[in-house]
Amino acid sequence: MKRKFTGALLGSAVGDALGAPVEGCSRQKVSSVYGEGGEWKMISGRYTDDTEMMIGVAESLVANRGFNAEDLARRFVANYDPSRGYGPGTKEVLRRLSEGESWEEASKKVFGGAGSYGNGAAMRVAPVGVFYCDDLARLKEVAYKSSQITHSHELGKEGAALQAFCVALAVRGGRGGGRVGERRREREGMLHELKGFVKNAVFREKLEKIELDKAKTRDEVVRELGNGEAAFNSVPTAIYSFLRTESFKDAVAFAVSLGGDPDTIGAMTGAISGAYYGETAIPKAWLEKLEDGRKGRRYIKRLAEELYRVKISL
Ligand code: R7I
Ligand code: MG
Ligand code: MG
Repeated sequence: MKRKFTGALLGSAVGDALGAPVEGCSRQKVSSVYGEGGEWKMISGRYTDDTEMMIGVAESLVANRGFNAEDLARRFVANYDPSRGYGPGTKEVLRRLSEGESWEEASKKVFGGAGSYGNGAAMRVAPVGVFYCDDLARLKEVAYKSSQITHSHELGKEGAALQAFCVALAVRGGRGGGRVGERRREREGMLHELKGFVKNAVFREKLEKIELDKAKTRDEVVRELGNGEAAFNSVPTAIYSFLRTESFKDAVAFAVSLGGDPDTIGAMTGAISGAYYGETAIPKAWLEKLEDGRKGRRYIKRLAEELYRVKISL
């Protein structure tokens, strides 16, 4: 169980760092950078906003032994490093928060008052998924509230809740051993539960397009599920990347290979896959290349272990 917590958080950071150098690139450009199939070498190991915000979520859950919106909003502001590549909506919300606007109101002002449906709330939600893996109602509530701080659009919140739920299913799954038929049935079961969880029509339609008995081409995946910065064009894609593969490495490489928003689709796929396969399934070479400064690889691992300790102490 502890290895699933560390796997989810480190997996998210590794996926982010692997996708970061090719963010905004086409599928073709990604394959010219990393090569087709085979072994991928991580290029820089520097993570982006996805991981910086995920760290804030985990720090806040640990410090408060659970969710505290005001504290989380403060941590997002305190951790903010503009060189990590934040989205424009989130930047504006963080500025508003730093000027004293309340966490409930600041996010409602962006995009002409619509609020953001970007994937910024889903990309950072892994700690919520592992921490509330056995309490669905609370998981959903906390996913929504943690989104509200920066993403108040219904679709931004729904994306975060779906991603958190998938991470929770991954924590609970993957224990039945390695028979192909069993693994297959487990994935069908997960997809079924995900469909049951989502009430929103936009996400529902996307999940309906996922077929586990047919391998889609990358072009089909991009066309049908998306590879962009909107939550509905990336969360289902991350879930699919996990469901169609059989290892952490293949899942994250597939997610990144789609291009578009690969740091974020990589981070979300990495979180689900890390929670499912556990930390030991993350390729050593990727982990070792992940940055290890003040809030780097070892810090993230310790944070995940603390989160686990708080969880079992409750
Ligand atoms: O969601 P957010 O934090 O961005 C996350 C992305 C990830 O790829 C990170 O790696 C980082 O690079 O940025 O930032 P937002 O600016 O809230 O949303 C991302 C994008 O989604 C915006 O730049 C818009 O293009 C789009 N978007 C919207 N467009 C119109 N109307 C989000 N919400 C809206 C909207 O309501
Ligand atoms: Mg990013
Ligand atoms: Mg991104």
